[in-house]
Amino acid sequence: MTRQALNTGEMIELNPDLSPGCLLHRSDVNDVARVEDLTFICSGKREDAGPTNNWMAPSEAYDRLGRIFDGSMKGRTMYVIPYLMGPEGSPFSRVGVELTDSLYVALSMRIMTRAGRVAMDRLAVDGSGAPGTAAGFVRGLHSKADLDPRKRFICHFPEDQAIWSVGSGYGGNALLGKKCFALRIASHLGRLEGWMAEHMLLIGVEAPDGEVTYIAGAFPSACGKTNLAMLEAPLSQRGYRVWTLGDDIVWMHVGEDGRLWAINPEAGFFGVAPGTSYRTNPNAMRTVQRDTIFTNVLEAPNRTVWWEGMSDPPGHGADWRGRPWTPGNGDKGAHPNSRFTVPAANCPTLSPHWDAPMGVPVSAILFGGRRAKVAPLVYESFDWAHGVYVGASMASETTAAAAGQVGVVRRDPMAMLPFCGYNMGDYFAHWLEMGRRLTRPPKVFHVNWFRTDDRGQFLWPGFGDNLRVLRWIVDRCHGRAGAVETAIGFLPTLGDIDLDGLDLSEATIGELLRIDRGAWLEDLRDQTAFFTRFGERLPRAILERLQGTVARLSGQAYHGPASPA
Ligand code: GTP
Ligand code: SPV
Ligand code: MN
Repeated sequence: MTRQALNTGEMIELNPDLSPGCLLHRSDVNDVARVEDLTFICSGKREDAGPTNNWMAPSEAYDRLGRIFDGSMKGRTMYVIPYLMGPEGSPFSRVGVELTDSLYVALSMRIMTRAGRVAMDRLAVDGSGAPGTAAGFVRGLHSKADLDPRKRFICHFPEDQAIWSVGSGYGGNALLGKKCFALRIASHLGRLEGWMAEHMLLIGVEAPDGEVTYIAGAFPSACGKTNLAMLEAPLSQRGYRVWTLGDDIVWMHVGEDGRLWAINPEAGFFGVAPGTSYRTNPNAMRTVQRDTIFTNVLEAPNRTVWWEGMSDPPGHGADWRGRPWTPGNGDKGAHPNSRFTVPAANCPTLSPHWDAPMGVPVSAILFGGRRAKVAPLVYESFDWAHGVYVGASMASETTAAAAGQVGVVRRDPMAMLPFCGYNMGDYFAHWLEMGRRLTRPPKVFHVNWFRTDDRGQFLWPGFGDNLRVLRWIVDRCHGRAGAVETAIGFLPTLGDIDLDGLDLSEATIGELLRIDRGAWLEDLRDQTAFFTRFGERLPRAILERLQGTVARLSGQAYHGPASPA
């Protein structure tokens, strides 16, 4: 298949000496990101898709898309991809089958999922049951058709366990195991069956004494999951290390021990290229040295790849569209949403437990977004229900991962706004219900690596130094770290985070941990407007936690972190 892709020009072979097994793909210039406007949840009832999803009646969707699919694969090869989401032998894993006319999709699915024999074997063991049973499989139909954005639709039929995607060959639009199955369809299944499908990274943080604490984290697209998942500790943090288990999606179940156990349903990483460098994410750089498909990056003269933020630019090259490029010619060499697709097995920090059939026990859940203002570096929620409110009230600036304007703050509950396959009011209720079943629930935190000063510069160094914040979180989980109670949750005081070796002024730290009451109260008004959209489907607990925050913030003059005692 790779040879075929090289023959058709769908893939370009990179330098076999410098980048063994690596390929470059250029997508259509009108097809470079997920398309949220063209993504639909096709539940029988409109209310079941909820106010945050586009909805189309199933009969209309089958009809409209059916007409676009009709004849679209004529003269093309159709690939049949049976694939397993989740570790082999895990009771939580699920089978999907994707039909596609894209060789790029077929080659990518082979990296991102456990495709082929293991999925067939699983179906044989379970008996190829009907959709809607654990033994069934999710049916995915995909065609590039003619890549016309006006004939592009990504439709999900949660009640049929089916996905129809037409008119795009890119990422989450076309690799149906990822967002379409593992998040939108799986979130619906999880609600019915009592588990969770979340847009989260999964890591183990190891302390110098060997203790490993597992953390899952939901950040919106292009907000730092892959980077945190592969974090390399800075020199001053010797003895600590982060184990990678997943960088985008987790499925979580209540264990017999009352803890929340997580698996990564994927088998590879589809990571953002721009900004990835040996300084920011050395483990990602090591991961993509071989067997990687690069999409929409710059092709450098020696048939290697380059993207903005990687290193000094090459003297010239072919940009993501294949046009001649020189530094400073005004165009980006790589598209801002250019990506690498690579097997998880390539990652040098991959946890030995990453494919454990039962997963790993989660001690902390992080929510985080890209917020230039308002959200402090880190805070801890008061309890599970408050944590659900913190996740539900998340907001983040939009990124290049989805078509549309970049940098606009929008509410993005649990980083699932584009990925929840049902009514988000019911989704909040499901989170609360999960908490009732957990006798040892994870602690819930909110982080923000992206706070800026008045000139737009990031205040926090981020990347490897995020370990300092993880250490406070781990210590809070084990009852070892201090905090101060504020209106929004528990915040570390100046002495609680190890800042050794960092060149940060006390004023900067103060700003990073400052709660701007006015800005918060304004944000709470926006939250209120957002939550009102769910009407009767919004759980009371969410509204109560919101009102509690308003009351505490209006009554209490809290302006900054306490100084160390
Ligand atoms: P998706 O794959 O779209 O879900 O994205 P993601 O959440 O995995 O985001 P990723 O880790 O790929 O980061 C996206 C961009 O944010 C990259 O350009 C990173 O370099 C940048 N980034 C990640 N972490 C940090 C951080 O701690 N600080 C700063 N300033 N930038 C970061
Ligand atoms: C995201 O947008 O959150 C991604 C990339 O992980 S895509 O697979 O295109 O959805
Ligand atoms: Mn993602």
